[in-house]
Amino acid sequence: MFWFRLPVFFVVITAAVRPCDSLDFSNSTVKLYLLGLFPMTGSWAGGQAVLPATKLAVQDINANPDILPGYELVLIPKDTSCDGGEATDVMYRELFNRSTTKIMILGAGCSIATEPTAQASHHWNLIQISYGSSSPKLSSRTLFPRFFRLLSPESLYNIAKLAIFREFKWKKVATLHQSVPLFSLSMADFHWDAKQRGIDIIAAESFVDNPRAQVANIKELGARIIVGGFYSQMARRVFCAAYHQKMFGAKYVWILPGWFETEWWRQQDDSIDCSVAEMDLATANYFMIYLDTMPSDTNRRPSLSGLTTSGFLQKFKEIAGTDDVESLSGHTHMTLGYDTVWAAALTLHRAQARLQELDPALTLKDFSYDGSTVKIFFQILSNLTFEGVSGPVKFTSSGDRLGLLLLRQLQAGKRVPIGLLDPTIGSGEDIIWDGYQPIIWKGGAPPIDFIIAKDDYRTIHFPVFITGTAFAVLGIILASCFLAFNVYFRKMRVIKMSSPNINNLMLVGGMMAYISIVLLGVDTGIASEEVFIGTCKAKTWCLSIGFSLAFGSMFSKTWRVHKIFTNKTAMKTVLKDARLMTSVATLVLLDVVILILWEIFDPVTAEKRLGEKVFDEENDDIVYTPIHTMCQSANLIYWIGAFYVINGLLLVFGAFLAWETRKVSIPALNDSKYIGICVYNILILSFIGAPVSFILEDPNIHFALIATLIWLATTLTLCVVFGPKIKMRNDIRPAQNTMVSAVTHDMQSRAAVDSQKEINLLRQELKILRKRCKEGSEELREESMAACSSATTASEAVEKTSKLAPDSKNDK
Ligand code: ABU
Repeated sequence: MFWFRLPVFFVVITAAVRPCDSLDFSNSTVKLYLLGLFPMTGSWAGGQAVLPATKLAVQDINANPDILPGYELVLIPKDTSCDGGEATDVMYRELFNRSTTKIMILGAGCSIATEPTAQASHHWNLIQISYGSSSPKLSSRTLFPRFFRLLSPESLYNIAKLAIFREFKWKKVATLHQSVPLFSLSMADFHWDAKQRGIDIIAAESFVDNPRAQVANIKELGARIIVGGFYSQMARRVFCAAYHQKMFGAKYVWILPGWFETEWWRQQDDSIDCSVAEMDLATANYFMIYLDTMPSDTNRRPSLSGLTTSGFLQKFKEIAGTDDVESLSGHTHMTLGYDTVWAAALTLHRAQARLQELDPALTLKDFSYDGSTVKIFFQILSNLTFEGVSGPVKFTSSGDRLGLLLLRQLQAGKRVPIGLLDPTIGSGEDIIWDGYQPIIWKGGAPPIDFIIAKDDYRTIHFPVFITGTAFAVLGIILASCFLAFNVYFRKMRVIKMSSPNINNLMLVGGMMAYISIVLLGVDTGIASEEVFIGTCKAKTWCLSIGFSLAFGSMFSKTWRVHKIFTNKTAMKTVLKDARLMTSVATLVLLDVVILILWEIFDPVTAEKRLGEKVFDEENDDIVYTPIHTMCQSANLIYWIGAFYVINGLLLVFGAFLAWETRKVSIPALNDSKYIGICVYNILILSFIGAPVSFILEDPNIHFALIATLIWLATTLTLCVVFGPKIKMRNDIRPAQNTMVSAVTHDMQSRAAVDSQKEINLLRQELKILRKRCKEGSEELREESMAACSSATTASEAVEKTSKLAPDSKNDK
């Protein structure tokens, strides 16, 4: 880029300097040297257009007998490369070069070069006037006491931006700027001004040299109106990123500075991966705001130089040696460059009289970086008003120029004026649209400023809830049937031997698990938040206590069997139902203690969890935020973990007991193999359910899955435990019933079979009890005797029953 522009610089420099040197002035003319700082390369190479314009002004002034008669302005142009260090270096070299006294400094163009030079130049008692620097920082009189500029600070365009927002009722905007003082400061001003007017800045992004992430974030936040502040090189990167993010077209509005080079987006740039066609698409119809530096010839007052805008353009083309003015970087500033020299010349011209009034009287020729002369220059420049080629020139107290703000839009690749704003008229916020081109809206109308955000409360669908509830009710009915069976046949030996009281507890536990399914389905879709929190807690209570009741009961029975059949001192420790119930109650108590501690120290609340935003399939102006209200507490994971640990240990203990008692062959007494199946079921279902329940977002799937797992675990457990008992009851009909009802031969036969089975069962029982009696140690003789007495009773029962059995002889 630099090598490409270097020849242009030499051509322009030569063209600028040669006419001045070649003028033949008489010996009486005094040369007044103006140091000109121009960016010929770099982020903004505005010197390409401004230098020829400056040269033209020098030429015109020198040729004008009414301005500075007897003096000749001489321009000393220096390239700053749009760089602060380079600019400072060239300025110091020139100021320390005492062969020529510089009476003023023009420039520099880039703010980054102007700031350090203007901060130093006043120490030489020099006035510095810039034709191009836009940084708001340069408005500081403390930092830049002798600085003036022919344009407004970038922040002045905020007025126009806010006027546009008001016009199109845009209330939400995003900003994106390059991290350099020029844009950081103007954007900070914009944020302040926007907030004062109730505009919501939904994203304020900045970048150094890669804006991809920031552009993506702006899209993510849903902004549609984007105010940009960056040099054109970075603008290419921004728009390439915007292209990839599809942030262009009818739904997006980009508002940028209006002083970029023509077709800046089409320039060869290896730092972007977008074709020219893609950049055309991305930049189409963007808006730009800048000073109206080329007022139309109609309705304008003649400039002091006598040039109209078109007259100036004509002369500029001649001196620049090109008809394609817009191809020069900085062409939007060429009239500013021209008027800058006129401002300097007029100041010097008017200062002559004031210098004469001094004691001793001075002339411009006497200037030697003295303070008294520069004070006069400063006062004159501060009050200077003239009609420049770029429009009326007048400085504010901070040395800025207030000008007309021209709004333009890129239409078919051309910057088309669409409106004008004069900050000095009325409120200064009214855009004049009449007489300008209409705005092109890709969608036929101004886009909305923000995607319409809608909350999408994700709740369990009623049919899903009803289905879950129906299954839970079926489960409760099933458990009730088992309970009725248990109560009704509690006296029957097989049922009695299976500990009906403990079984009943197990069924109550199962019912609580079924109830927890119903509670799990109650969410904010059908209940208030308070009720939801209540059901959250109730669900946990039901499930944890239900589990302890069901599995605690099941394992306690096995514990008793274990005690009887695997412990040599079993007879001493025959466990009564009350003892088993106490152990189950202990488990439940442990649950209750944890639940109460949870409630006290970390109560469950309803937390709204936001999901990934989803655009409406038919209208991408609408975005839905899924909201899922969940039961939450700060240490939920630990509380649930505590239950997992306790219940896990319970399952391990149950599995151990089942394994230990696997050889006990009294089906009515021993549930070992069923326990194994139940533990296996529970483990499998828990291993599936626990992690999946944490991952699933959709409340319907979540409910369906968890409810299914609870239902399956409970139903399988109850059926596995109670199914065989029903079968046994059906296989073994009670003897007394048999006697009463044995009125037909067929029934008598069946009774005989049933009795025979019961005899076999009792014989097994007797065999084991006798074995235990024999094994009993001496010191336990007493207890063993009691057991033996039981065995004797059992023996009698066998005999008794065998007598009832018509076919008992063969089984003796
Ligand atoms: N008006 C062109 C801005 C360049 C700069 O201030 O750096």
